[in-house]
Amino acid sequence: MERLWNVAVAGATGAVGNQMIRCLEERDFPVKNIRFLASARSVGKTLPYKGKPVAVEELKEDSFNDFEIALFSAGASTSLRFAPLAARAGCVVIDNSSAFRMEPKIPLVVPECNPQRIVAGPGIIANPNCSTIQMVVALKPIHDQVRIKRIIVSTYQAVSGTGQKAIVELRNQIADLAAGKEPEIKVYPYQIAYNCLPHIDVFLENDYTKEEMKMVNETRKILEDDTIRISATTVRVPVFYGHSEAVYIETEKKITPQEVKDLLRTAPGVVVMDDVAKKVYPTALVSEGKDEVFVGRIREDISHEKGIVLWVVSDNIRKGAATNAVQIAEIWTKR
Ligand code: NAP
Ligand code: 3JM
Repeated sequence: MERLWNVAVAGATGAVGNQMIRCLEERDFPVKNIRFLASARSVGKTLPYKGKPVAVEELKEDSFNDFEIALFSAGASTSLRFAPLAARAGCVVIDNSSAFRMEPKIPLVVPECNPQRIVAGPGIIANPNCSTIQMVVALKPIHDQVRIKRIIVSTYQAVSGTGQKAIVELRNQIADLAAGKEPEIKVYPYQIAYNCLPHIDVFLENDYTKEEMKMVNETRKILEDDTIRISATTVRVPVFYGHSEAVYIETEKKITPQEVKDLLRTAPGVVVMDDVAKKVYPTALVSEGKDEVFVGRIREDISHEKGIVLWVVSDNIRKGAATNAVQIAEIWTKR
């Protein structure tokens, strides 16, 4: 008989937590008991699991006793405090925050790229940043074939990446502007409706943002190649779900756009949508609610003979966070 597991979801009331619960249901994860954890503010709420209400409990130090799997999406400071406790209580912790990603001893996993990093037993496994996940799923097969030397990426990121409050802010700003009212600005430094903000997470000393440097450092760790030169510009756009990325790569060996298409057509987790004569290319709306990484606009770069340009789109809350975490948990249960 299949083994069943006690699964705790920390951050269950959030945008990512909610999708993690939906993923566990949809994929029929072998759950024995499920526990939903959030802040004290959420005590008294219930959330459905497979049609039945489950009470939300306050995340506490003893929340993980008798649990084997803990999925975390409650912010980096909450992970820093509670994930080591959960691991010590015997859980495998799959952490969605940036807190542990660059710790050398902590695996940073995208199942399509480096499933071998998932090891048996308790401990922390880090889930990468949403923008990194979709990019490496598309680039890993190319890197394996012709080695990528350089990446220049610009992102167009949905507000859901900032959480529930940002989804509400975009919706309210659109409604306020339509009603001729002054929009309220709380979550972002400027109005996000009908705007683009080249600013995600905090600015660092090198004038890049932390989000941009996550893409640089996490990509190198997942592809296990510190020699790849990477530069990112990450931009928040008024889209609810789905991050889009314009990705430029320079490879060591030349590869043609047709060869890239052929490679990606059989790559795990990738859907090629590329027929410009018929206006076929992926968009954020097409990716919404799906688990794949969609790739189109694959073409030779006109400024470099070993350059290729791609357009990469995925649902940031699904493959970019929840689905990737649940996929890691599925593989872990088989170790
Ligand atoms: P969100 O919608 O704001 O939800 C935050 C969740 O964390 C809520 O369930 C909240 O509970 C809980 N929480 C906040 N402070 C807490 C505390 N002190 N103790 C216990 N629970 C607490 O945010 P989100 O978009 O779901 O993102 C959550 C986190 O996931 C982010 O901060 C980030 O680290 C990570 N994330 C990762 C990716 C990725 O790329 N892999 C993408 C997006 C987010 P209440 O409802 O009770 O406040
Ligand atoms: C995506 O608590 C925090 O500062 C979390 C901020 C955050 C992160 C992060 O750094 O963990 C919000 C949205 C991420 C992420 O995936 O890196």
